[in-house]
Amino acid sequence: KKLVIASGNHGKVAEFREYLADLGFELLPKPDELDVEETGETFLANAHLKASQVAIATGEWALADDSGLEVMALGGAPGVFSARYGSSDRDRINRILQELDDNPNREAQFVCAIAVATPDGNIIAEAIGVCKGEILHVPQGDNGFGYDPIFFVPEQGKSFGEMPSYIKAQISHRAIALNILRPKLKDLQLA
Ligand code: ITT
Repeated sequence: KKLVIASGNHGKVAEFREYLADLGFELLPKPDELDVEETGETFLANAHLKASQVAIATGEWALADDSGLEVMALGGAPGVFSARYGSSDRDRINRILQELDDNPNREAQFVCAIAVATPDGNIIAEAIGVCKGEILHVPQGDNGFGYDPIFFVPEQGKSFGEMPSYIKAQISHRAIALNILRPKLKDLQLA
């Protein structure tokens, strides 16, 4: 079965390729020219929009991810605006570090909403995953993508940027959401 990964974010796509490898889908990229406007107010609403519109445009099953970082001392920012919080990963990271300054409350969480759409755009499955951590004062490590270098996971004693991908694949917001959907994706593959 074919499944379009409805994302233009290379970091996400690489993780999905790794996390979905055992399910045996033929994973297709999102057509470059296809850009879905993220007008939703929640991660789930945006995941729905992306999955439906990419499914309809390609005529294939589609899986979309809307995700972001919520920093508690910043009132949950950047949240659904995580991709629009600056013009590069470095800018976005620096903006958060600047806004937090020396605030001792470093509490944060990554959230991931995933939606799966039929070729005619109906959402047949959705899930949300959350991973709690702390914002470092200085970026550490260059594994992963996006905000990974400033997101520290106390249980691991490491930032996402310092973790090998197989460890992030066991604990991340994306892995948690995908594990909820795994049985449905297996059914879909067998149907
Ligand atoms: P698509 O919509 O095409 O999938 P996008 O990058 O615009 O790509 P989002 O709107 O969901 O995706 O924005 C997610 C933002 O949160 C983006 O800035 C990511 O870098 C960041 N992000 C999400 N998951 C992350 C992770 O596992 N590690 C680091 N940063 C992450």
